[in-house]
Amino acid sequence: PLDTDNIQSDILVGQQKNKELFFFFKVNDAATFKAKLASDIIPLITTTTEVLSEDTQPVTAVNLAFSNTGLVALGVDDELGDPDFVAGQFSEATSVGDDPSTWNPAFAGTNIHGVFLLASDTVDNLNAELASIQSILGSSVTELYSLQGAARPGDEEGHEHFGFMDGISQPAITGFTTPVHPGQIPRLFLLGEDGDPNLSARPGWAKDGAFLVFRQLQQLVPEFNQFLQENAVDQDTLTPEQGSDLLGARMVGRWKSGAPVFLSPTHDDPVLAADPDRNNDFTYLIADALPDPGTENHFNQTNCPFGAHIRKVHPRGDLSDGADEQLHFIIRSSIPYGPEVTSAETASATSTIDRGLAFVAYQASIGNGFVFLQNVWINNNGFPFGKVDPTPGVDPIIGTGIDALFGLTGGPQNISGMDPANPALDIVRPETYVVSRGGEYFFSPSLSGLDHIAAA
Ligand code: N7H
Repeated sequence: PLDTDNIQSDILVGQQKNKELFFFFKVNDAATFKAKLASDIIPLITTTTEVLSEDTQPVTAVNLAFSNTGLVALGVDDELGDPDFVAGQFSEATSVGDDPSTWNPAFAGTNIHGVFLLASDTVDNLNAELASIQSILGSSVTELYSLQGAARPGDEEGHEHFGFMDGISQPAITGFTTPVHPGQIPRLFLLGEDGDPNLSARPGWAKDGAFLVFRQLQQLVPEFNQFLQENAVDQDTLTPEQGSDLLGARMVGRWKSGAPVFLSPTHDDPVLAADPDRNNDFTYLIADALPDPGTENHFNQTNCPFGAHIRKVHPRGDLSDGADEQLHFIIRSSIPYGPEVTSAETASATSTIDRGLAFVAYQASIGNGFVFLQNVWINNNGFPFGKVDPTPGVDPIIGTGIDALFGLTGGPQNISGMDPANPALDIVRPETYVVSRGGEYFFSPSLSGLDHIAAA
């Protein structure tokens, strides 16, 4: 069994709170910082065991992760065996599909040394916890940036800003997740455990940590909604509103409730969406409906476009080798940030306030996880490969079409398979509605790993 007393809480369980503050800092005085880390900060760090029961959950959960520059500044110069982590996210901006000019200056470079993730029920609690951390650390750290995340209000709780339920499909954790629901495939996402792709390269203290990819992803919500309105699909049989809803659902691969379009292609189904034994119980293989078994017609996009967001990032059954698919799993622990859309923004179909997703993903290899997903699947208009349509398009939700390696600079994208009445039709998406404001790669150590860092 996993040593859940030694693993930070956000990795396997998530922070489970409606408010989360990300506090990005730089270390000014390594010796003082490490002394305070050992004496006062490590005791504040929330473990997996603590969040498993409501009785032991702290008022405010505290997690802590370091960038590569941060570890070096603290005198920890072991190779962790992950080249993307060492390079930092900014140096990879264009290769993961970003336009660096949209990056928040705080992330542009390798200045950030670490991040505290604080989670609680109220912003007041977060601010109180932050104040106490800052008084412990004093001038040994400087704040470089912070981002306040919050669940959306009322019925939108759990939904991201475009309106879709998030957090439905999460891989199970081997030996930890119970019960494992149908459609969940267990894996381990921790360094030094089974399934670590670079096991022999890891220093001992890295065991039971994981790489944390942070991204501030701005969402242009009124612009996205206008696009859905103007491109409503299946206009022969659906009302304009139904056609817009169907287009949005096919872009994501799930309806706003979370029901997969593959299982419920014509209408939303909130009961299906809420049933954990059914809402992930599918692959994209349609073996029965085959005119010509054994060929690429094995797969069609009547129920779900080849390029739908959730199919791009988790092509259930689309690859010939299932092990390949699992290699690229990530654990997501994101939260929305920014206020609700105002009536003035809706009326003008123009975002004037920054809102989006504070994206957090954990994995044992950034190259197999986040970077691979961005490069090889999300921003590759040929993926999934070998379909009747050779260019399913970039990911309609987050694909930008930017790829420095292939000289691709973004701009309008063709997204295909959106209209079930005419799957071959390409719709032009004039701009991306998810704009990266940048981020960083971090390592979230185990508690004993934090002890090691404090003693370095
Ligand atoms: Fe995605 N969205 O609202 O459209 N995502 N995502 N994502 N995402 C998922 O299954 C969204 C982003 C994954 O196992 C759902 O929990 C938005 C990045 C993966 O079937 C919805 C943004 C990356 C899954 C969204 C965004 C991923 C997934 C369905 C940015 C990786 C699980 C709910 C603003 C690099 C797929 C659910 C599976 C699901 C949305 C970003 C990956 C609704 C708005 C950057 C692996």
